[in-house]
Amino acid sequence: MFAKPIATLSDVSVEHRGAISIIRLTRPKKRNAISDGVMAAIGQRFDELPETTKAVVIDGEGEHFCAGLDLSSLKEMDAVDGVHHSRSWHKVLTAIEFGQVPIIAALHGAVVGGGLELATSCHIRVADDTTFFALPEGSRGIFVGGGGSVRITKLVGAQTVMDMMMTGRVYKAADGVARGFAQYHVPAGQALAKAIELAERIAQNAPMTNYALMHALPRIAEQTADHGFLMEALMSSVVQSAPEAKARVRAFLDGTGPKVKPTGIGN
Ligand code: 1HE
Repeated sequence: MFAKPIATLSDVSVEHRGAISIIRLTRPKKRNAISDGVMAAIGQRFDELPETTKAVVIDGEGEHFCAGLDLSSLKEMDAVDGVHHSRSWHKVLTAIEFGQVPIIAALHGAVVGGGLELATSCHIRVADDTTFFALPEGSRGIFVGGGGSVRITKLVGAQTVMDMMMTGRVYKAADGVARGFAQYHVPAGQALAKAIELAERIAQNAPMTNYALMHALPRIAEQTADHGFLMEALMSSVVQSAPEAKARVRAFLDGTGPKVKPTGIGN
């Protein structure tokens, strides 16, 4: 029987730096493989974020971001346990994807299996040059269970996921970024610094803009155009009516707000 896991908080640390928090997988000896306790700890770390946190960076200690599911947990699992286990991942990863704050994943080394499922629950991914993306489920005789068939497929398409799981194809950083696994590609060792830079920038946005991007945009993208246009009209009205939005627009019109420059943070 799949029992409610106890969070192993020693495997997932949290550090608060002003408006951002850094949540780090700290199980490098096991390549940050995700046991039931680790997944529960990820959930708890996000649940316990202070209200002052406006964006989160998620990172992995050691040479790899995350080796995916802790395969030792599969040994004793029957089919019913498997359903509850998979649903426990869905619960945590959906809670963080549709949570309170944007999440930026700082990727390096292995981003495989459940590690890729975790990364694709985040809103922005920064991959350094050591990063590689893979779905070794096929070679282990299993199937994605942490939301990957939904999230990874939406990101890169069913044909790419099928190829990766059937053949064990591995995408190195440059090819992976070109495929859409991450929005940013930086030199080796620079993913965390870039993710922090982005998180600090995102934390300065009006909260309702970030809220709309996290909660409305992905749902609009799944609606018919007709429904999406209506939802967009409603959401944009709510966002622009916030006093903070009015102040920001006024600042631009007064000449004190920032201009768009050809060399933005993304370059
Ligand atoms: C692990 C795991 C793991 C490492 N579960 N223990 N994921 C995989 O199929 C990936 C499996 N891992 C690897 O392919 C490699 O470990 C890596 C490429 C990630 C890293 O290689 P390397 O040479 O740096 O490390 P290593 O020597 O292979 O591993 C170090 C230790 O971590 C070793 O344990 P030790 O006790 O012998 O020191 C490994 O057994 C252990 N380790 N990865 C358990 N994943 C919700 S469904 C999601 C489905 C999936 O995620 S399937 C994909 C699972």
